[in-house]
Amino acid sequence: MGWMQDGAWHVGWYQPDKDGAFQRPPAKFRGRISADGEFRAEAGRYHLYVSYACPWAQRTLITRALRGLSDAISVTAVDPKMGDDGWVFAPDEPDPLLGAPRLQDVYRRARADYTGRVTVPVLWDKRTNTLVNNESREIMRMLDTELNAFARSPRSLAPPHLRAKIDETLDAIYQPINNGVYRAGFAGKQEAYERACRELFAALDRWEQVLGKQRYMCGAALTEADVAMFTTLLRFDLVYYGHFKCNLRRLQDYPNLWGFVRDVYQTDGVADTCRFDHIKTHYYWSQTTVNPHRIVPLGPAIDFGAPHDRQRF
Ligand SMILES: N[C@@H](CCC(=O)N[C@@H](CS)C(=O)NCC(=O)O)C(=O)O
Repeated sequence: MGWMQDGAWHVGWYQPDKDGAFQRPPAKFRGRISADGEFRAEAGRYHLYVSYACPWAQRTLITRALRGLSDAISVTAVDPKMGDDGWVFAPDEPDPLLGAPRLQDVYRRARADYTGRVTVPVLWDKRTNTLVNNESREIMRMLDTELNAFARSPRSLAPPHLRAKIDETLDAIYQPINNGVYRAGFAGKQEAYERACRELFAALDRWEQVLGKQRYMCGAALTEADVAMFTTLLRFDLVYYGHFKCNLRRLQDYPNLWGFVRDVYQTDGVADTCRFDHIKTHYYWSQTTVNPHRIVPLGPAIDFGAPHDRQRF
């Protein structure tokens, strides 16, 4: 784990702020694919660097799968073990574009004097050999809307009539839930942990009610908001409950949230993006400030394939 300062790599972990709170720095590459701009919408031009362990990266993998964009966008997954060099490529899945040994080399190729974190997902432009965007929410939206012409599935995850509601939902779940588990897990002081943990469970309690009345986060259709909720909840009992101390309740103690996760998991194309070995290995092995002996637990065994009955809505 580390970060780059003027193109040079520094080993080190996130430092909490003076109150012990985890602060996630904003992503630095915010380019956009569009019909007529610098990054034209074209099939075969873009590549995703992802980690199967990462909930933010999995958002982009699910969008690619559900929209039928696998022929239009290529993908490489990094090794789940993130040590002193940050994300690296495994021998069995080398970087096919630049032959880079580490993801930091990919960032350096895009900007030699880059300062910031080296995160996944990365949307890479093969034509100009540069990094377009490293913010998952923006990548999800670009794949869905700007590459729509190349999508084999016609069902948008951000249809115009629902977009305001989707954006409002993505905003609402980001701080308490998606980032909330990290705020609890990476807190440096008791108060900061408790605040994050209480906000997280208060938000889960609210969404448990909502998902008792409708199938998906924004109503009857599966959207980006479901993708974003799903990738956090998928990891909940596997890692956040134990490793990040989000343990007031298990996900499986929430009948509607648990049914929702099984429902999305069983949607065509989604299970292929779920690698439980990568998820557990990444968090428990890599995050040595939280788990210094790198011991990866054997359990829990969770049956994501169990029937869910959410078609009733
Ligand atoms: N805002 C980014 C966050 C991405 C992110 O933090 N990814 C994690 C993996 S789950 C990462 O690559 N961390 C490495 C680091 O922070 O150094 C997004 O949503 O795309």
